[in-house]
Amino acid sequence: MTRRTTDVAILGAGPAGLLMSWALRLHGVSSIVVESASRHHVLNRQRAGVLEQSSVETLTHFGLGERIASEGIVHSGVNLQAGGVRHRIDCADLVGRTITLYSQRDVMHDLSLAHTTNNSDIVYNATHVSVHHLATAHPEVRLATSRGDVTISADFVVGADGFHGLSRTLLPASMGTGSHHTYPFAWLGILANVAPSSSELIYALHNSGFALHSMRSPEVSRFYLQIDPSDTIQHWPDDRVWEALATRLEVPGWSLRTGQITDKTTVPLRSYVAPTFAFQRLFLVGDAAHIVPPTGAKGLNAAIADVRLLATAFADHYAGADDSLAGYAAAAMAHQWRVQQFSQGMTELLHRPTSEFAYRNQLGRLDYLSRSPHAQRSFAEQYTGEAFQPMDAEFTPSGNTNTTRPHKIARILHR
Ligand code: RFL
Ligand code: PHB
Repeated sequence: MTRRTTDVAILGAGPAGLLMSWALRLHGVSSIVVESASRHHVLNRQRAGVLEQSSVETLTHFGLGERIASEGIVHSGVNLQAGGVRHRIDCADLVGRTITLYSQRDVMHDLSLAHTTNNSDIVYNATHVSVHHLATAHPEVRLATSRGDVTISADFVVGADGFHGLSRTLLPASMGTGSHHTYPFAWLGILANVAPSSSELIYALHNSGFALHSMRSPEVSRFYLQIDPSDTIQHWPDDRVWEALATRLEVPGWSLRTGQITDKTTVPLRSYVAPTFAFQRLFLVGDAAHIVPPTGAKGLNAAIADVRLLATAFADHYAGADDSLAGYAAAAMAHQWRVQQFSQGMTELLHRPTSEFAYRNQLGRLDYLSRSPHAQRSFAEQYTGEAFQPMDAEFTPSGNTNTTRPHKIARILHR
Protein backbone atom coordinates (compact mmCIF):
# COMPACT_ATOMS: atom_id res chain seq x y z
CA MET A 1 0.00 0.00 0.00
CA THR A 2 1.31 3.45 -0.97
CA ARG A 3 0.68 6.45 1.32
CA ARG A 4 0.51 9.90 -0.22
CA THR A 5 -0.22 13.36 1.16
CA THR A 6 -1.68 16.46 -0.43
CA ASP A 7 -3.59 19.59 0.56
CA VAL A 8 -6.87 18.67 -1.16
CA ALA A 9 -8.04 15.28 -2.46
CA ILE A 10 -10.54 15.63 -5.30
CA LEU A 11 -12.98 12.90 -6.32
CA GLY A 12 -13.88 13.06 -10.03
CA ALA A 13 -12.00 14.32 -13.11
CA GLY A 14 -15.00 15.83 -14.91
CA PRO A 15 -15.02 19.56 -15.58
CA ALA A 16 -15.62 20.40 -11.89
CA GLY A 17 -12.77 18.19 -10.61
CA LEU A 18 -10.21 19.16 -13.25
CA LEU A 19 -10.99 22.88 -12.93
CA MET A 20 -10.85 22.64 -9.14
CA SER A 21 -7.42 21.04 -9.27
CA TRP A 22 -6.18 23.57 -11.82
CA ALA A 23 -7.50 26.57 -9.86
CA LEU A 24 -5.92 25.25 -6.65
CA ARG A 25 -2.58 24.80 -8.41
CA LEU A 26 -2.69 28.43 -9.55
CA HIS A 27 -3.29 29.45 -5.95
CA GLY A 28 -0.32 27.35 -4.78
CA VAL A 29 -2.50 24.64 -3.17
CA SER A 30 -1.65 21.02 -4.01
CA SER A 31 -4.23 18.37 -4.94
CA ILE A 32 -4.60 14.81 -6.19
CA VAL A 33 -7.57 13.96 -8.43
CA VAL A 34 -9.06 10.47 -8.25
CA GLU A 35 -11.24 9.35 -11.17
CA SER A 36 -13.02 6.02 -11.52
CA ALA A 37 -13.36 6.12 -15.34
CA SER A 38 -10.65 6.10 -18.00
CA ARG A 39 -9.07 9.31 -19.29
CA HIS A 40 -10.42 8.58 -22.78
CA HIS A 41 -13.97 8.13 -21.49
CA VAL A 42 -13.91 11.33 -19.45
CA LEU A 43 -12.50 13.42 -22.30
CA ASN A 44 -14.87 12.22 -24.98
CA ARG A 45 -18.32 12.45 -23.42
CA GLN A 46 -20.83 14.40 -25.48
CA ARG A 47 -22.46 16.91 -23.17
CA ALA A 48 -23.01 20.64 -22.69
CA GLY A 49 -22.44 23.26 -25.36
CA VAL A 50 -23.12 26.72 -23.96
CA LEU A 51 -20.84 28.82 -21.76
CA GLU A 52 -22.26 31.81 -19.92
CA GLN A 53 -20.22 34.96 -20.12
CA SER A 54 -19.08 34.56 -16.51
CA SER A 55 -17.88 31.02 -17.25
CA VAL A 56 -15.79 32.35 -20.14
CA GLU A 57 -14.48 35.02 -17.76
CA THR A 58 -13.67 32.43 -15.09
CA LEU A 59 -11.90 30.06 -17.51
CA THR A 60 -9.98 33.03 -18.93
CA HIS A 61 -9.10 34.18 -15.41
CA PHE A 62 -7.57 30.74 -14.83
CA GLY A 63 -5.51 30.98 -18.04
CA LEU A 64 -7.78 28.67 -20.06
CA GLY A 65 -9.32 31.26 -22.37
CA GLU A 66 -7.03 31.20 -25.40
CA ARG A 67 -8.87 28.61 -27.51
CA ILE A 68 -12.29 29.82 -26.32
CA ALA A 69 -11.36 33.26 -27.68
CA SER A 70 -10.25 31.90 -31.04
CA GLU A 71 -12.74 29.04 -31.57
CA GLY A 72 -15.74 29.80 -29.35
CA ILE A 73 -18.69 31.30 -31.20
CA VAL A 74 -20.13 34.31 -29.39
CA HIS A 75 -23.91 34.62 -29.66
CA SER A 76 -25.47 37.94 -28.75
CA GLY A 77 -29.02 36.61 -28.92
CA VAL A 78 -31.22 33.53 -28.82
CA ASN A 79 -34.50 32.56 -30.55
CA LEU A 80 -37.66 31.45 -28.77
CA GLN A 81 -40.40 30.02 -30.93
CA ALA A 82 -44.03 28.95 -30.54
CA GLY A 83 -46.99 28.54 -32.85
CA GLY A 84 -44.76 28.84 -35.92
CA VAL A 85 -43.51 32.30 -34.87
CA ARG A 86 -39.84 32.83 -33.99
CA HIS A 87 -38.80 35.68 -31.73
CA ARG A 88 -35.20 36.75 -31.20
CA ILE A 89 -34.12 37.92 -27.74
CA ASP A 90 -31.16 40.24 -28.16
CA CYS A 91 -29.26 39.56 -24.92
CA ALA A 92 -26.36 41.87 -25.74
CA ASP A 93 -28.72 44.73 -26.40
CA LEU A 94 -30.96 44.04 -23.40
CA VAL A 95 -28.42 43.27 -20.68
CA GLY A 96 -25.01 43.75 -22.28
CA ARG A 97 -24.07 40.09 -21.89
CA THR A 98 -23.61 37.19 -24.33
CA ILE A 99 -23.17 33.41 -24.38
CA THR A 100 -20.41 31.46 -26.14
CA LEU A 101 -20.90 28.18 -27.99
CA TYR A 102 -17.97 26.07 -26.82
CA SER A 103 -18.50 22.44 -25.93
CA GLN A 104 -17.85 20.74 -22.62
CA ARG A 105 -15.62 18.39 -24.59
CA ASP A 106 -13.46 21.34 -25.64
CA VAL A 107 -13.35 22.66 -22.06
CA MET A 108 -12.21 19.18 -20.96
CA HIS A 109 -9.51 19.06 -23.63
CA ASP A 110 -8.19 22.50 -22.59
CA LEU A 111 -8.12 21.44 -18.93
CA SER A 112 -6.48 18.14 -19.74
CA LEU A 113 -3.78 19.83 -21.80
CA ALA A 114 -3.05 22.33 -19.01
CA HIS A 115 -2.78 19.50 -16.48
CA THR A 116 -0.64 17.28 -18.70
CA THR A 117 1.76 20.11 -19.49
CA ASN A 118 2.16 20.77 -15.77
CA ASN A 119 2.39 17.10 -14.68
CA SER A 120 -0.69 17.25 -12.51
CA ASP A 121 -1.55 14.38 -10.24
CA ILE A 122 -4.62 12.66 -11.71
CA VAL A 123 -5.30 8.98 -11.05
CA TYR A 124 -7.65 7.50 -13.68
CA ASN A 125 -9.29 4.05 -13.54
CA ALA A 126 -9.38 4.08 -9.74
CA THR A 127 -11.50 1.37 -8.12
CA HIS A 128 -12.76 0.73 -4.58
CA VAL A 129 -12.69 4.47 -3.82
CA SER A 130 -13.65 5.25 -0.23
CA VAL A 131 -13.38 8.22 2.12
CA HIS A 132 -12.46 8.03 5.83
CA HIS A 133 -11.93 10.24 8.91
CA LEU A 134 -13.84 13.24 7.52
CA ALA A 135 -14.35 14.58 11.03
CA THR A 136 -10.60 14.78 11.67
CA ALA A 137 -7.98 17.25 10.44
CA HIS A 138 -6.62 14.62 8.04
CA PRO A 139 -9.32 12.83 6.11
CA GLU A 140 -8.24 9.98 3.84
CA VAL A 141 -9.21 8.79 0.39
CA ARG A 142 -8.45 5.13 -0.26
CA LEU A 143 -8.44 3.53 -3.67
CA ALA A 144 -7.13 0.62 -5.67
CA THR A 145 -5.16 0.97 -8.90
CA SER A 146 -3.60 -1.56 -11.26
CA ARG A 147 -0.31 -0.87 -9.40
CA GLY A 148 -1.74 -1.50 -5.95
CA ASP A 149 -3.68 0.19 -3.16
CA VAL A 150 -3.19 3.87 -2.36
CA THR A 151 -4.15 5.95 0.68
CA ILE A 152 -4.21 9.71 0.22
CA SER A 153 -4.06 11.81 3.36
CA ALA A 154 -5.35 15.36 2.78
CA ASP A 155 -6.56 18.42 4.66
CA PHE A 156 -9.85 18.42 2.74
CA VAL A 157 -11.85 16.31 0.29
CA VAL A 158 -13.71 17.86 -2.64
CA GLY A 159 -16.59 15.81 -4.05
CA ALA A 160 -16.63 16.54 -7.79
CA ASP A 161 -17.81 13.04 -8.67
CA GLY A 162 -21.08 13.88 -10.40
CA PHE A 163 -24.67 12.97 -9.69
CA HIS A 164 -24.01 9.23 -9.26
CA GLY A 165 -20.78 9.65 -7.28
CA LEU A 166 -19.71 8.60 -3.83
CA SER A 167 -19.24 11.90 -2.06
CA ARG A 168 -22.88 12.85 -1.56
CA THR A 169 -23.51 9.51 0.16
CA LEU A 170 -21.11 10.67 2.88
CA LEU A 171 -23.60 13.29 4.09
CA PRO A 172 -25.37 12.07 7.24
CA ALA A 173 -28.87 10.61 6.76
CA SER A 174 -30.13 13.06 9.41
CA MET A 175 -29.69 15.88 6.88
CA GLY A 176 -32.29 14.29 4.60
CA THR A 177 -31.90 13.35 0.96
CA GLY A 178 -32.08 16.83 -0.55
CA SER A 179 -34.66 18.35 -2.90
CA HIS A 180 -35.69 16.32 -5.97
CA HIS A 181 -37.92 17.00 -8.94
CA THR A 182 -38.48 14.72 -11.94
CA TYR A 183 -40.09 15.96 -15.17
CA PRO A 184 -42.55 13.90 -17.22
CA PHE A 185 -40.36 14.18 -20.34
CA ALA A 186 -36.82 13.46 -21.50
CA TRP A 187 -34.56 14.61 -24.37
CA LEU A 188 -33.19 12.82 -27.35
CA GLY A 189 -29.81 14.43 -28.12
CA ILE A 190 -28.67 14.32 -31.76
CA LEU A 191 -25.28 15.20 -33.22
CA ALA A 192 -25.11 15.63 -37.01
CA ASN A 193 -22.49 16.46 -39.61
CA VAL A 194 -24.41 19.34 -41.11
CA ALA A 195 -23.94 23.10 -41.09
CA PRO A 196 -26.29 24.84 -38.62
CA SER A 197 -29.50 26.09 -40.22
CA SER A 198 -29.52 29.10 -37.91
CA SER A 199 -26.76 31.44 -36.75
CA GLU A 200 -28.16 31.38 -33.17
CA LEU A 201 -29.92 28.78 -31.00
CA ILE A 202 -33.62 28.11 -31.50
CA TYR A 203 -35.77 26.85 -28.61
CA ALA A 204 -39.19 25.82 -29.96
CA LEU A 205 -42.43 24.81 -28.27
CA HIS A 206 -44.61 22.86 -30.70
CA ASN A 207 -47.87 21.00 -30.30
CA SER A 208 -45.93 17.75 -30.82
CA GLY A 209 -43.13 18.64 -28.36
CA PHE A 210 -40.07 20.76 -27.66
CA ALA A 211 -37.13 21.03 -30.07
CA LEU A 212 -33.78 22.80 -29.74
CA HIS A 213 -31.40 23.65 -32.54
CA SER A 214 -27.85 24.18 -31.27
CA MET A 215 -24.45 23.78 -32.86
CA ARG A 216 -20.87 22.70 -32.26
CA SER A 217 -19.03 24.22 -35.24
CA PRO A 218 -19.72 25.61 -38.73
CA GLU A 219 -19.95 21.97 -39.88
CA VAL A 220 -21.62 20.25 -36.92
CA SER A 221 -25.12 20.80 -35.52
CA ARG A 222 -26.56 19.66 -32.22
CA PHE A 223 -30.29 19.08 -31.78
CA TYR A 224 -32.59 17.97 -28.99
CA LEU A 225 -36.16 16.63 -29.14
CA GLN A 226 -38.61 16.19 -26.29
CA ILE A 227 -39.41 12.49 -25.92
CA ASP A 228 -41.24 10.35 -23.39
CA PRO A 229 -38.98 9.30 -20.46
CA SER A 230 -39.62 5.63 -21.32
CA ASP A 231 -38.69 6.14 -25.00
CA THR A 232 -35.45 4.74 -26.46
CA ILE A 233 -33.21 5.63 -29.41
CA GLN A 234 -34.38 2.45 -31.22
CA HIS A 235 -37.71 4.23 -31.74
CA TRP A 236 -35.95 7.18 -33.38
CA PRO A 237 -34.50 6.17 -36.76
CA ASP A 238 -32.83 9.04 -38.63
CA ASP A 239 -35.84 9.77 -40.88
CA ARG A 240 -38.12 10.18 -37.89
CA VAL A 241 -35.59 12.49 -36.19
CA TRP A 242 -35.32 14.81 -39.22
CA GLU A 243 -39.07 14.84 -39.71
CA ALA A 244 -39.72 15.74 -36.07
CA LEU A 245 -37.04 18.46 -36.12
CA ALA A 246 -38.41 19.95 -39.36
CA THR A 247 -41.97 19.97 -37.98
CA ARG A 248 -41.18 21.35 -34.54
CA LEU A 249 -38.72 24.00 -35.75
CA GLU A 250 -40.76 25.09 -38.78
CA VAL A 251 -41.46 28.75 -39.51
CA PRO A 252 -42.48 30.20 -42.89
CA GLY A 253 -39.53 30.87 -45.19
CA TRP A 254 -37.02 28.80 -43.18
CA SER A 255 -35.79 25.30 -43.84
CA LEU A 256 -33.74 22.77 -41.93
CA ARG A 257 -30.56 21.36 -43.45
CA THR A 258 -30.12 17.64 -42.92
CA GLY A 259 -26.97 15.52 -42.84
CA GLN A 260 -25.37 12.42 -41.38
CA ILE A 261 -26.37 11.72 -37.76
CA THR A 262 -23.28 10.63 -35.80
CA ASP A 263 -24.65 10.28 -32.27
CA LYS A 264 -27.98 9.81 -30.47
CA THR A 265 -28.44 9.78 -26.70
CA THR A 266 -31.31 10.10 -24.29
CA VAL A 267 -31.06 12.58 -21.42
CA PRO A 268 -33.39 12.40 -18.40
CA LEU A 269 -34.76 15.72 -17.16
CA ARG A 270 -34.55 16.19 -13.42
CA SER A 271 -33.64 18.73 -10.80
CA TYR A 272 -31.80 18.06 -7.56
CA VAL A 273 -30.16 20.06 -4.78
CA ALA A 274 -28.23 18.28 -2.00
CA PRO A 275 -29.17 19.15 1.60
CA THR A 276 -25.81 20.86 2.09
CA PHE A 277 -22.69 21.43 -0.03
CA ALA A 278 -20.26 21.10 2.91
CA PHE A 279 -19.94 18.63 5.75
CA GLN A 280 -16.98 18.33 8.11
CA ARG A 281 -13.95 18.36 5.76
CA LEU A 282 -15.95 17.53 2.62
CA PHE A 283 -17.05 20.12 0.03
CA LEU A 284 -19.36 19.30 -2.89
CA VAL A 285 -19.13 21.00 -6.31
CA GLY A 286 -20.93 20.56 -9.65
CA ASP A 287 -23.32 17.70 -10.34
CA ALA A 288 -22.36 16.03 -7.05
CA ALA A 289 -24.16 18.90 -5.32
CA HIS A 290 -26.95 19.68 -7.78
CA ILE A 291 -28.38 18.98 -11.19
CA VAL A 292 -30.74 20.86 -13.47
CA PRO A 293 -32.59 19.85 -16.61
CA PRO A 294 -30.42 20.88 -19.58
CA THR A 295 -33.01 23.35 -20.95
CA GLY A 296 -31.29 26.44 -19.58
CA ALA A 297 -27.79 25.03 -20.32
CA LYS A 298 -26.80 25.68 -16.70
CA GLY A 299 -25.22 22.40 -15.50
CA LEU A 300 -21.64 23.00 -16.60
CA ASN A 301 -21.88 26.72 -15.85
CA ALA A 302 -23.03 26.06 -12.28
CA ALA A 303 -20.12 23.66 -11.79
CA ILE A 304 -17.68 26.35 -12.95
CA ALA A 305 -19.29 28.91 -10.60
CA ASP A 306 -18.99 26.52 -7.61
CA VAL A 307 -15.33 25.87 -8.37
CA ARG A 308 -14.49 29.54 -8.59
CA LEU A 309 -16.13 30.20 -5.20
CA LEU A 310 -14.50 27.22 -3.51
CA ALA A 311 -11.06 27.76 -5.04
CA THR A 312 -11.08 31.34 -3.77
CA ALA A 313 -12.13 30.14 -0.31
CA PHE A 314 -9.33 27.53 -0.27
CA ALA A 315 -6.81 30.14 -1.37
CA ASP A 316 -7.92 32.41 1.48
CA HIS A 317 -7.79 29.49 3.90
CA TYR A 318 -4.22 28.57 2.96
CA ALA A 319 -3.29 32.25 3.13
CA GLY A 320 -4.39 32.21 6.78
CA ALA A 321 -8.05 33.28 6.77
CA ASP A 322 -9.55 30.82 9.28
CA ASP A 323 -13.20 31.42 8.40
CA SER A 324 -12.93 31.57 4.60
CA LEU A 325 -14.31 28.08 3.90
CA ALA A 326 -17.31 28.51 6.20
CA GLY A 327 -19.25 30.63 3.71
CA TYR A 328 -18.90 28.37 0.66
CA ALA A 329 -21.96 26.17 1.18
CA ALA A 330 -24.40 29.03 1.77
CA ALA A 331 -23.10 31.13 -1.15
CA ALA A 332 -23.06 28.23 -3.62
CA MET A 333 -26.48 27.02 -2.45
CA ALA A 334 -28.05 30.49 -2.83
CA HIS A 335 -26.59 30.76 -6.33
CA GLN A 336 -27.82 27.28 -7.16
CA TRP A 337 -31.43 28.01 -6.17
CA ARG A 338 -31.40 31.04 -8.47
CA VAL A 339 -30.19 28.69 -11.23
CA GLN A 340 -32.80 26.06 -10.30
CA GLN A 341 -35.77 28.42 -10.54
CA PHE A 342 -34.65 29.60 -13.99
CA SER A 343 -33.98 26.07 -15.28
CA GLN A 344 -37.33 24.78 -14.04
CA GLY A 345 -39.15 27.84 -15.40
CA MET A 346 -37.55 27.52 -18.83
CA THR A 347 -38.21 23.75 -18.92
CA GLU A 348 -41.87 24.17 -18.00
CA LEU A 349 -42.27 27.04 -20.45
CA LEU A 350 -41.01 25.12 -23.47
CA HIS A 351 -42.09 21.47 -23.15
CA ARG A 352 -45.45 20.21 -24.36
CA PRO A 353 -47.46 19.21 -21.30
CA THR A 354 -50.33 16.72 -21.49
CA SER A 355 -52.88 19.25 -20.27
CA GLU A 356 -54.34 21.46 -22.99
CA PHE A 357 -54.88 24.26 -20.47
CA ALA A 358 -51.23 24.20 -19.40
CA TYR A 359 -50.12 24.23 -23.07
CA ARG A 360 -52.31 27.24 -23.94
CA ASN A 361 -50.98 28.98 -20.83
CA GLN A 362 -47.39 28.42 -22.01
CA LEU A 363 -48.27 29.87 -25.41
CA GLY A 364 -49.66 32.89 -23.55
CA ARG A 365 -46.46 33.26 -21.54
CA LEU A 366 -44.31 33.02 -24.68
CA ASP A 367 -46.55 35.57 -26.43
CA TYR A 368 -46.10 37.94 -23.45
CA LEU A 369 -42.33 37.34 -23.48
CA SER A 370 -42.19 38.20 -27.19
CA ARG A 371 -43.94 41.55 -26.54
CA SER A 372 -42.51 42.74 -23.22
CA PRO A 373 -39.00 44.20 -23.12
CA HIS A 374 -39.15 43.88 -19.31
CA ALA A 375 -39.80 40.13 -19.50
CA GLN A 376 -37.12 39.79 -22.18
CA ARG A 377 -34.59 41.61 -20.04
CA SER A 378 -35.28 39.26 -17.14
CA PHE A 379 -34.95 36.22 -19.43
CA ALA A 380 -31.74 37.54 -21.04
CA GLU A 381 -30.21 38.37 -17.65
CA GLN A 382 -30.78 34.83 -16.39
CA TYR A 383 -29.97 33.03 -19.65
CA THR A 384 -26.58 34.72 -20.03
CA GLY A 385 -25.92 34.12 -16.31
CA GLU A 386 -24.88 36.13 -13.32
CA ALA A 387 -21.63 38.01 -13.28
CA PHE A 388 -19.24 36.37 -10.80
CA GLN A 389 -19.58 38.07 -7.42
CA PRO A 390 -16.43 37.23 -5.50
CA MET A 391 -17.32 39.32 -2.52
CA ASP A 392 -20.78 38.18 -1.47
CA ALA A 393 -21.09 39.30 2.13
CA GLU A 394 -22.08 35.79 3.26
CA PHE A 395 -19.19 34.27 1.35
CA THR A 396 -16.35 36.29 2.85
CA PRO A 397 -16.98 36.96 6.50
CA SER A 398 -13.34 38.00 6.72
CA GLY A 399 -13.96 40.86 4.28
CA ASN A 400 -10.76 40.02 2.41
CA THR A 401 -11.15 41.46 -1.08
CA ASN A 402 -8.02 40.15 -2.77
CA THR A 403 -9.34 37.20 -4.78
CA THR A 404 -7.13 37.11 -7.85
CA ARG A 405 -3.65 36.70 -6.39
CA PRO A 406 -2.25 37.74 -9.77
CA HIS A 407 1.44 37.04 -9.11
CA LYS A 408 0.95 33.40 -8.12
CA ILE A 409 -1.27 32.76 -11.14
CA ALA A 410 1.15 34.50 -13.50
CA ARG A 411 4.05 32.45 -12.14
CA ILE A 412 2.39 29.14 -13.05
CA LEU A 413 1.02 30.27 -16.41
CA HIS A 414 4.26 31.72 -17.69
CA ARG A 415 6.79 29.21 -16.59
P1 RFL B 1 -19.37 14.95 -14.25
O1 RFL B 1 -19.09 15.54 -15.56
O2 RFL B 1 -20.47 13.96 -14.14
O3 RFL B 1 -18.02 14.33 -13.70
C1 RFL B 1 -17.99 13.55 -12.53
C2 RFL B 1 -16.83 12.59 -12.64
O4 RFL B 1 -16.72 11.83 -11.42
C3 RFL B 1 -16.42 10.49 -11.75
N1 RFL B 1 -16.79 9.63 -10.61
C4 RFL B 1 -15.92 9.21 -9.67
N2 RFL B 1 -14.60 9.40 -9.55
C5 RFL B 1 -13.98 8.84 -8.47
N3 RFL B 1 -14.64 8.10 -7.53
C6 RFL B 1 -15.96 7.88 -7.63
N4 RFL B 1 -16.60 7.16 -6.68
C7 RFL B 1 -16.67 8.43 -8.74
N5 RFL B 1 -17.94 8.43 -9.14
C8 RFL B 1 -18.00 9.15 -10.27
C9 RFL B 1 -17.18 10.22 -13.02
O5 RFL B 1 -16.63 9.14 -13.76
C10 RFL B 1 -17.02 11.56 -13.75
O6 RFL B 1 -15.88 11.57 -14.60
O7 RFL B 1 -19.72 16.10 -13.18
P2 RFL B 1 -19.12 17.59 -13.03
O8 RFL B 1 -17.65 17.59 -13.15
O9 RFL B 1 -19.78 18.14 -11.82
O10 RFL B 1 -19.67 18.37 -14.33
C11 RFL B 1 -21.02 18.64 -14.48
C12 RFL B 1 -21.38 18.62 -15.96
O11 RFL B 1 -20.80 17.50 -16.59
C13 RFL B 1 -22.89 18.59 -16.14
O12 RFL B 1 -23.52 19.56 -15.31
C14 RFL B 1 -23.35 18.86 -17.54
O13 RFL B 1 -22.72 18.08 -18.52
C15 RFL B 1 -24.86 18.60 -17.57
N6 RFL B 1 -25.31 18.43 -18.91
C16 RFL B 1 -25.50 19.54 -19.65
N7 RFL B 1 -25.26 20.75 -19.09
C17 RFL B 1 -25.40 21.87 -19.82
O14 RFL B 1 -25.12 22.96 -19.31
N8 RFL B 1 -25.85 21.78 -21.13
C18 RFL B 1 -26.09 20.56 -21.74
O15 RFL B 1 -26.43 20.52 -22.89
C19 RFL B 1 -25.91 19.39 -21.00
N9 RFL B 1 -26.11 18.15 -21.54
C20 RFL B 1 -25.51 17.14 -19.44
C21 RFL B 1 -25.89 17.03 -20.79
C22 RFL B 1 -25.32 16.00 -18.67
C23 RFL B 1 -25.52 14.72 -19.19
N10 RFL B 1 -25.37 13.57 -18.32
C24 RFL B 1 -25.01 13.79 -16.94
C25 RFL B 1 -25.63 12.28 -18.61
C26 RFL B 1 -26.06 15.77 -21.35
C27 RFL B 1 -25.87 14.62 -20.57
C28 RFL B 1 -26.05 13.28 -21.27
C1 PHB C 1 -26.08 22.17 -26.43
O1 PHB C 1 -25.57 22.75 -27.41
O2 PHB C 1 -25.74 21.03 -26.11
C2 PHB C 1 -27.14 22.85 -25.65
C3 PHB C 1 -27.42 24.16 -25.93
C4 PHB C 1 -28.41 24.82 -25.20
C5 PHB C 1 -29.07 24.14 -24.20
C6 PHB C 1 -28.77 22.82 -23.92
C7 PHB C 1 -27.79 22.17 -24.65
O3 PHB C 1 -30.04 24.78 -23.51
